[in-house]
Formats: sequence, structure tokens, C-alpha cells
Amino acid sequence: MKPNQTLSALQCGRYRLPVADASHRPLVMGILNVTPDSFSDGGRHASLELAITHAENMIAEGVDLIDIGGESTRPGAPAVSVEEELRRVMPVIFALRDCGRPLSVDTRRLAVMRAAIDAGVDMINDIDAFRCEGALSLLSDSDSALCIMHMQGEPQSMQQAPHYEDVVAEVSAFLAERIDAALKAGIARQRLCIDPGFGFGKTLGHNLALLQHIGSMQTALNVPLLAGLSRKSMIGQLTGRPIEKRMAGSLAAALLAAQQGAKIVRVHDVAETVDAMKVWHASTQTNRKNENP
Ligand code: 7PM
Repeated sequence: MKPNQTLSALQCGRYRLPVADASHRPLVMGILNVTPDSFSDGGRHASLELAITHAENMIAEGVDLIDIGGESTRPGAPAVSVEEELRRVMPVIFALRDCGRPLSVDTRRLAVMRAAIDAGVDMINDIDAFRCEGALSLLSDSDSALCIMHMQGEPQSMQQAPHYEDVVAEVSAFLAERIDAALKAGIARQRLCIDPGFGFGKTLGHNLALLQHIGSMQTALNVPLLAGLSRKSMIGQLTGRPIEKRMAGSLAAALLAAQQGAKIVRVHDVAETVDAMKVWHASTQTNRKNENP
């Protein structure tokens, strides 16, 4: 493929997802957190049941991919051991493997990536951009897609003093370097997507600058872009609302990301986001012949 040829599909394990075709709405990735918050009563069996019910609800609501995460990356959150992360995510992967939607796993650990790939997941979503030793070579031996995300610093401390001379240029350069590393490891470009990492070592100003430049970053890097803005603190900063009241702000952000050209939006509120994407997408498909004079 020529370097600047537009990509039409993301090769995602068992699936080929439409991403560049203007006749398709942006894909909605639903967040499935398997963290201690969901172990409040009844222990592991109950939490597995809850996770499966949540996934089934998202499927009924029209989700396009399910992102399973077992490690909290919240600033200052306690570290989770590899064993604990595996105990959280693997039963959910096995239970959902044949749910009819591609599964993504949100992890930074090689051991979790390996177990997830062996279990047949379709995408690895790594907030560390596959910088851990062995990650790219593991992925090159699989057919799983990669979501390459930018983060400045480490989750524990990244929000203390984020600093950039030019956030868009620096995030783009980082993503370009990681795309190159993946290509050099023998991973096809069709298996890659990129993510500017909203809230990961960024101030509100940085996040807004990135949101405005989604289109240019995607064009320059020639890889579909995933945007994760759902319920993030930037929505809280803009609306003054606590996390459980950020849905309307998150929908506005998802729409803006879509309008700027994002191909995948990563969200908590699947039904509402799918509706918003349908409305936005219809507005881009106007057939001029049907307009009134
Ligand atoms: C607490 C704070 C829990 C923040 C979870 C989070 C992204 C991601 C996350 C993202 C990609 C959240 C984050 N965010 N992966 N994983 N992009 N690719 O808000 O923006 O879900 S964790």
C-alpha cells in the first residue's frame, strides 16, 4: 500500500472494522471496567456476572467493540499486581469471547497481553504505547489490533505538572515514532490505531488543543484515531459536574471528536453515544437532491 493511501478498515483480530468509509458512523467502544469497585458484594462470581450483564447491555445498545480493563489508571490509584489483573480480566475474556463483538483489553503488562492474545482477543489497548520490552514482538506474532496511546509521565504523577512547548506537535511526533516502531516490528499499518490520550499528562488547555487537531493528526499519521473523553476530568472542569453527572458533557465531546474525524470513540454511555453518532452521521450524509429549493 502507498503510504498516503487512505485506510478503509481496521484489521482487528477476527474482525475488519470500517473506519475510513464516510458511509459509516464512528465506531463506539464501550468501557467494561473490571476493578475492585465492581467487587463490592458477592465476590468474584458476582462481579463476573455483573461484568457479563454490563457487556450484554452494551451489545443490545449497539456497541461496536468492548474494552476490558482490570488495572485502574486513575492518578494516584494503588498499583494492581499482574496476578490480580489476570484474575480480573481473564474470566471476562473467556465469558465474552464469542459475544459477537470484538474484544479489546486495556493493559500495559506483557503477561496480560500474552494471556489475552492466547485467549483470542481482537485488540490490545495500551496506554503505554507498547513500550514495554517484548510487547511489539508479541503483537507481531498475533493478528490483534493495537491502540497506541500517548501519555506524558506515569499515571501516579502525570497530572502534577504536565508541560509541552507544542502539545499537538509533541503528541504527534511520539505517535509517529511508535507507529514506526510497530511497522518495523512487522505489524501491518491496517492493524494500528492511535489515541492522543486525553487526560494522560495534559491540562485542560492541552486537551482542548488536541481535540481541535484530531483531524490533522489523523491525516498526518494515516492511522484511524480513537478518542477517549468519556467522563474525564476535562468534562468536569468545563461543566463543574461530578463524574456521575458528566454524560451530557461527554456526549458533546464525543460529537466534537467525531466531527473532527475520530473513527472510534471510547465511552461509558453506549446507548446515548450511539444515538448521538447516528444523528451526527446523518447530518453528514445529506443528499442535495432532496433539499427543498
Ligand atoms: C480512572 C481514571 C479510571 C481514568 C480510568 C481512567 C483511555 C484508555 C483509559 C483513553 C485509551 C478512563 C481512564 N482512558 N485507553 N484507558 N484511551 N486508548 O477514563 O482515553 O477510562 S482509563
